[in-house]
Amino acid sequence: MTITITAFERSPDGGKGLARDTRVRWALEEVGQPYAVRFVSFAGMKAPDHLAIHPFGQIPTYEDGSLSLFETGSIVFHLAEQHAGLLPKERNARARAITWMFAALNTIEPPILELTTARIFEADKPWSEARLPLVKDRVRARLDCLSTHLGVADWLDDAFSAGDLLMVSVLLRLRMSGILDEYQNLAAYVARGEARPAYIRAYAAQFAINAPSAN
Ligand code: GTB
Repeated sequence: MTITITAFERSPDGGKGLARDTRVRWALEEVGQPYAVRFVSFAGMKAPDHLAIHPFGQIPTYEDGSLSLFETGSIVFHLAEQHAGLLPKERNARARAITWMFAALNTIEPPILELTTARIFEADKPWSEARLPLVKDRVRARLDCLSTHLGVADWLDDAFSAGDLLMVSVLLRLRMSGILDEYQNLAAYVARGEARPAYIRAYAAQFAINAPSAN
């Protein structure tokens, strides 16, 4: 049975790996599962056959035999449950790693998404410049706490886990804003994630499709 995921036919980020299929590719690489990719256009995402597997008409999706999933967090969690390498075996450590998955998606990502909206999609609004510092400070408020928790550790809770995979993926979206570099330990944490062979393979696979010179 071949695992098939979906990804943008052409990601708007031009290969920077910021679209969410990169998180799923990374998880698949970490657990050593081969996969195929079905590329979808923006129109195709809203077509009935895609909506049948993703009710919100987005990427990524995950199909394996009779199972089809959407939501990156759920897909990564499913992979982490099925295969060794992304969640510790010990019960409490496993629960803590899962907690970090939720923290990445529910506590850290929302203000970062808000910043993306403010910087890119609301840049032309008359109130945009006045609002931006508030939005940036909401991101910093979360990063202050995350940075304090991480301290000098390599990963959020002992060994690398799906919690780190999602947290690094979420933080990567901050790089262009310059805010990540205000936190030396978080910048180093993200670089550690990016240096993992599984991430390098995942990044390269999406880059081959999305880089301006591709195709
Ligand atoms: N909660 C869902 C999940 O985690 O899977 C969110 C999925 C989602 O937002 N998917 C986006 C999508 O399909 C792609 S990743 N958008 C099309 C649509 O909604 O019609 C978000 C994304 C898009 C582009 C960039 N970029 O170019 O930098 C980065 C991230």
